[in-house]
Amino acid sequence: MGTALVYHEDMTAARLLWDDPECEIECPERLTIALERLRQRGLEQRCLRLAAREASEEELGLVHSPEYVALLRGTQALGTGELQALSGQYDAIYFHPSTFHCARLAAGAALQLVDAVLTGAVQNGLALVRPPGHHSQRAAANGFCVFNNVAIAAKHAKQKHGLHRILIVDWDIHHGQGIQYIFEDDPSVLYFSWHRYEHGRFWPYLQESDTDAVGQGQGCGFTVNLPWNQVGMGNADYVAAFLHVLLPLAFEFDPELVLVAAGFDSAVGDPEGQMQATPECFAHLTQLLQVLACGRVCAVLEGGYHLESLSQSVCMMVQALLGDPPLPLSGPMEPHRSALESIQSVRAAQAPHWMSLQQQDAAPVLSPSTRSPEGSISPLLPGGPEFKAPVVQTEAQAVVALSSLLDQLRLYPTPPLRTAVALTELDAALVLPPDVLHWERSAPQKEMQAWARPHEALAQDKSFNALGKVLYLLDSILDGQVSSGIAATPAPAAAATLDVAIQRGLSHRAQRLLCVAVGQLDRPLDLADDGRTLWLNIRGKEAAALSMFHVSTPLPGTTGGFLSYILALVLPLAYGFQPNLVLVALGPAHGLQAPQAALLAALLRVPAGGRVLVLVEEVSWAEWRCCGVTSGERPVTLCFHLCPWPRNPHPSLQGSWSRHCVERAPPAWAPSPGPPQRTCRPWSICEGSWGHSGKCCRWPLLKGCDPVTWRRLGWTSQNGHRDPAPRAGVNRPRTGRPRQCPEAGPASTRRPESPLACADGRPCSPRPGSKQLSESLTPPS
Ligand code: Q9C
Ligand code: ZN
Repeated sequence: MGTALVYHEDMTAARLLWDDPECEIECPERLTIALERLRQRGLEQRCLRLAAREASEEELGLVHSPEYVALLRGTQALGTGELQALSGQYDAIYFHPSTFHCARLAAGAALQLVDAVLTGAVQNGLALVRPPGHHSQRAAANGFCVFNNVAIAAKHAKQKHGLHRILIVDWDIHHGQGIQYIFEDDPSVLYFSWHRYEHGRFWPYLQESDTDAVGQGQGCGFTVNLPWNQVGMGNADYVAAFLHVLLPLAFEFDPELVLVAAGFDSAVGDPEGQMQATPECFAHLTQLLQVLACGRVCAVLEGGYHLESLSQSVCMMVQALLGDPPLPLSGPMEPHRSALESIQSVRAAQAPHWMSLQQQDAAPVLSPSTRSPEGSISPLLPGGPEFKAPVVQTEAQAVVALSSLLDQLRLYPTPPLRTAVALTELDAALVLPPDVLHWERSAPQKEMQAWARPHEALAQDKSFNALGKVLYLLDSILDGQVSSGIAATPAPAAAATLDVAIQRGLSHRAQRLLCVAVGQLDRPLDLADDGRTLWLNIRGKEAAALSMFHVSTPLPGTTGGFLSYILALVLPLAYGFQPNLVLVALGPAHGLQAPQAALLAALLRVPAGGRVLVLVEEVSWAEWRCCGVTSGERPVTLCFHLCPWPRNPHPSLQGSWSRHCVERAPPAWAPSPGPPQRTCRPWSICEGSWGHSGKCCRWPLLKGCDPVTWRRLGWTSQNGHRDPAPRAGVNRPRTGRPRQCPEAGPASTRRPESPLACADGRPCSPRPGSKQLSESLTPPS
């Protein structure tokens, strides 16, 4: 199960034959340079290379009218003058005699990729194509797009493979209005797009790109638009959008396939997007998506016009598809105020359709950034990220980001071994895939004795031997020899082993260690509260923040659902803390089902750059093994199957959804040890709406928790906390487009069934009934 790379050299043939500054950026070098970089990095060689085929006219007909296809066929014989005249009939389009051939190859490449993934030949893949597709419509070319590659692939997946739920993630910086129109009344395709919008003042200047366009009829709630109203959005904004909008809905939708309209004009340096996300961010976004649909992710290139930024972003995405751990995200992990407003706005607009977004009344709805709730222009407050000079130094930013990326690549070479599994006893029945090592090595006796001496529980041979493997595995992760590991410990020694592992990690190379302790595991008493360790205990009777770096919460079942817990609290914490090692410890009475624990570990791998060590109790090992060990280059799962993941929706998902709120911290493994530097910035979005206690300010990551979570954590400010009423009018209907969807119930109740089986042969469906759903998501208490 590998990664496919679909390409054909012929797609470099189409080019602009006359002067047109708007269109000249869509050039053949976009493909040649991206491919060259993939080769230089040795990434192309690791993929299954597939030569693109042409889509048939019948396949094009899944989306386009016969007349439009015939018109395009005719362009092959036109002269330059005629091509230019025809191009002028469309917005931002140029035709070339080779356009029809290229566009058929582009659509065919997407189809081939979907076939390769859905037949199980590969786990995931990328189609490197041009012309792009997401602006093209049933009978119209638009925005450099001729045939709608991703839409055709989605229709094909439904028709030829019988799929019932397809998620399209469009991270191109332009709104893929073509995809939106094609599926706006179709509940089997969930379309998510973020795009530069600037309150409608950016191309393609459409009202239906705003948050209140949610789909029509049966498709109501299955179109999700996240407009960026300012340029300069970056890593923190994109990650926040995933954690607080896309992933909650995606888990609830439970796709069988994820298609990515992978435009990289959303990356730093792009002249169209004027955004600041660095190429590494696309590795993070990719791996966050890989926990969905059993990892079936098909990416198809859309835009991306800064050749170097595009190429590096493509490399990052392919590396993530191959399962390599992502590089840490650079730059301040603090979302822009304007981004948080957009996120709030789309959450409010989608709340009627998604259980995971309900209880919106608990969260304030923000007014547009330049207006006060009363509608008058509010004075601009200096200091926030939104007050950066409007002139974006696009090229200068790109140079800095791309050279720092090259440094990062040298600093973090991919570990030779992806996953190691350390057992207390050899289990003959356990067959590990080729890239998972059965860990036998152990730390030197002398060293171990020193570590074990203070702990009675480690006196026993069995516990002592297990500790040896854990410590050696830990060192190997920190030394970059192994990416992630799983180690079993005899149950009575769990707490002591964790204690030693923390101390060992801190004394070895971990400058910041995140410990996620599930079950009855107490924070080691002598653990310094110096910001180097963030202790998150999932077990407590009540939620409490005993200190900045000591957080205890009840089992997720009582804090709004396990998924919301991970997405709204654990991952924002991890992204803010930027740990260089994560220890996940499943202690006595941890109460997590294996898929839940696997999901926790898989998602934590992303902010942790892969460096996750999971400590499980010996007794629970059998259960983990049942979860299935996968083979090949299957990414992110720490070798545990994420599929079948217990299905959504679940009533406990309600509430606890929040904005992402993160911290400015030095990059992981920064040269000087010590806690992250915290900048205490008066963050106006927090004032008067969300808890504004000192903790909120010093630990800005957690400002994003909604008031309910805040109160549960005991962090709500004493002075003047209030939850403003949702502001009427944000989700206002506009004239000219129907905004009422009276027939639509909650999205998930209308979710069709799936015929697909997971990689290990167990069916992804039929869906359990809602009662079973509740049970499967709520850990037994
Ligand atoms: N300065 C794709 O990225 N020009 N198409 C907009 C605004 C059209 C972009 C002009 C951009 C089309 C696939
Ligand atoms: Zn674009």
